Amino acid sequence: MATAISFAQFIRLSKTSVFLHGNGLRSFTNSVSFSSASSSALSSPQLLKKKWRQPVVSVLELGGTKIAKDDVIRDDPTNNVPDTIFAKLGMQLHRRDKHPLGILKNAIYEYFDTSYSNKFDKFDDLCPIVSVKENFDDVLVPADHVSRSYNDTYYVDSETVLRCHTSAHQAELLRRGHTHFLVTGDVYRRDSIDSTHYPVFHQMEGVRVFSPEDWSESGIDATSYAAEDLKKCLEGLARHLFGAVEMRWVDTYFPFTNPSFELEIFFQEKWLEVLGCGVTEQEILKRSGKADNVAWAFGLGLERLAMILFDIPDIRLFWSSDERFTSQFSTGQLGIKFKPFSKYPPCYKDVSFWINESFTENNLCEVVRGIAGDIVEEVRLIDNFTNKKGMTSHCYRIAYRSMERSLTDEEINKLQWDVREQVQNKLNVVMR
Ligand code: FA5
Ligand code: MG
Repeated sequence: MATAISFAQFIRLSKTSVFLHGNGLRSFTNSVSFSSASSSALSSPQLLKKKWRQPVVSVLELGGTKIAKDDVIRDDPTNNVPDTIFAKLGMQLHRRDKHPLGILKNAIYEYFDTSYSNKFDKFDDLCPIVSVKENFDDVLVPADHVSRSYNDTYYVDSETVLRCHTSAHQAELLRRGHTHFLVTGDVYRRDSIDSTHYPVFHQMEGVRVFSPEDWSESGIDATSYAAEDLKKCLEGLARHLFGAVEMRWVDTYFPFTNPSFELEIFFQEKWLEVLGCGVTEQEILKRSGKADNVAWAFGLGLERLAMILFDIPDIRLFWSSDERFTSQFSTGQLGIKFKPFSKYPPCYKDVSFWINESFTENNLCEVVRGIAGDIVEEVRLIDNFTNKKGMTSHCYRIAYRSMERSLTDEEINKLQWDVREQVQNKLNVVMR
């Protein structure tokens, strides 16, 4: 816990500044002998051979590689992957044609295929377990960036993470010579809990590389040319998906693009950030042997777009296997509006404690999620004060609500009891 104080500071930072949270990925698809030789075989074989032994029990198949639970949840002091997260690996919601995320992915493919005559190469099966290098270093994420912290990212070991953005695949695909590509995949982040945040979600990365002849006749410089093209492309995509919709561009910062932007769409009475993008840092192109080119890149949140498109009110619903959810969607149908099948009232429970220096909200959310799973709808700080002795108290309101059934008082009281107990034991805080 030696670094816990700085994580806490980092978290405060990350909540106030607009930028990438945690991200990182390496695919280890061709690292072991039984992997398929598919287009998704991007990897660092030496590293993998060293770190990954062939699983004894094959539980999952990711990007052509079999992975056992103890390859992911390891006896390593840096490992912070809980069972609930392991359970999500390999679900690949984005590859199901009847799932809202699959329908959306296909609709975006259609837009790119039509607008760019099938020029974009598509990847949707790259392994979500990637190296720290791929996730962070290759996209120029500084050594002290908040997203690298154990508080924000799931580490398998000190050199390996569950990717926290699809940008983790950018550099390797560029090195391999791809100039137009889309990468769709599940990404993992330790994060807060509410209706638009979930520790596993899906992103689609897009990259387009330009050659000097593309911009030389335009009369504007290469960077402005790429930025204009990028915005045009994404506005076109938004229109393709939504028709008329209220949207706005916001300037932001990412370590791997400059200038950088976010696109927000007005949804449920609020501006919702749906994607980040920008003109690729020249250093990334240089390292991939494309010093004379310019490129743009974007990373969009599929759940956020799908919530708007299908009127899905809560991000947890994407994981529901309840037929009343799944049966409402069909292949290729974008226009469908989700009809809520249950409106059970939420049940609120508060928990108050004196925090210590190592306390972080992400750690609290992880504890709550570990106990209540998808029954927890939101964890929200409702009171925060520091007394004369310098002790700080936090009160969190936890909303429990199932998307699928009504909960009994007894069940909720038991959950809340367990939360109190584990918050005290695992986070070492003093209950009030
Ligand atoms: C990134 O992850 C950058 N890699 C995006 C990027 C790519 C920028 C290429 C520039 C060039 P960010 O952390 O903002 O950025 O996440 C991108 C999108 O993912 C967000 O706009 C949002 O739509 C979605 N997102 C982020 N966190 C969550 C979450 N916890 N739950 C659901 N969706 C999320
Ligand atoms: Mg963002």
